[in-house]
Amino acid sequence: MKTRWLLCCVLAAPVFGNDVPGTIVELGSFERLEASGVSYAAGRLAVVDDTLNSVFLFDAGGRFLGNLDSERLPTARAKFEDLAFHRDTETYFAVGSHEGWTDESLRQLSVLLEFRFDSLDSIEHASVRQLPLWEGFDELGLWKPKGMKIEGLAVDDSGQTLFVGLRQPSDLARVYSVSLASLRGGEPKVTLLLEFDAGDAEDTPYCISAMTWEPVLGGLLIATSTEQEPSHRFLGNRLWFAAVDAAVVPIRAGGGAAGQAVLVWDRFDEGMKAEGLALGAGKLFIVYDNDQDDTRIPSRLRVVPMEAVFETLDLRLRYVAP
Ligand SMILES: [Ca+2]
Repeated sequence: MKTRWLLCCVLAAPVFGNDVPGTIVELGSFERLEASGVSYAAGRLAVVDDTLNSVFLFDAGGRFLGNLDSERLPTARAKFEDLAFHRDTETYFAVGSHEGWTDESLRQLSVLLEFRFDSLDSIEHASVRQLPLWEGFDELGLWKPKGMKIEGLAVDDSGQTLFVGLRQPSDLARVYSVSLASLRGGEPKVTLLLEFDAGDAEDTPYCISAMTWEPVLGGLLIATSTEQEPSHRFLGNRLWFAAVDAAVVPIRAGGGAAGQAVLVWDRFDEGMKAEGLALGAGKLFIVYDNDQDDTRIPSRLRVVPMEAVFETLDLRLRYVAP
């Protein structure tokens, strides 16, 4: 009989302050780039942007490689807020903010696209599809003017489930799941997977701003960021891990079970706004939007060896027979 192993971990105290590991570089030198989501594939980073509404390619060190032909995307004004990538099918998912002040702006920004690249590293026109994610949130009563704002998107290894993180409502951090089959079939069923109090910095709430699937632990890395309005002052970010795979068993009480979020890094990179997370080649990539158009702070990239993330989690893999 095939033995099924369970993965166990011990979760230690989070890292505080700005002493998180890794290096930071400026992300290209575009005047208005505000990097709002990132994915890693084959040594390169694809970055979406919520000001120019385009897709950019960088190498894993943050050097600019090219600007994809976003005219192939059916909307140029989606206000893209995150990007997810499914490796086996080489499929990207780009999500608009699904926010709006009026019915018209709500419709304009309620976009979920899937697409692939062609052999020339452009978007393969025939692969572009729109998926009706908004219908699932409409059923929940959230899809309405001033009702919601999407900031995080992730896809699991199986390519069956999309995870959607909301920045607003901002009373709690909330992650929803939806099967890709239901989205592609035109009848999406969006369900609440996780909600937690992400806390605040100087009374400014931490809100979800990015997500990515973590395949070793079978869960989500989630970034929450802070922003004071209207000054665009960023008070720091928090990184969380939330187990989704039920086989991840927490040893220590207080976090780690499916349906709970564990704080990994507390209040890191003050003065910047984390907006995108990606994993690849043993590294965690964090992109910072920084609202360059208003603040003049350029978008930046932090590259972190993944073992440093696991060290912070104080991860001790233990194999337990069922
Ligand atoms: Ca984002």
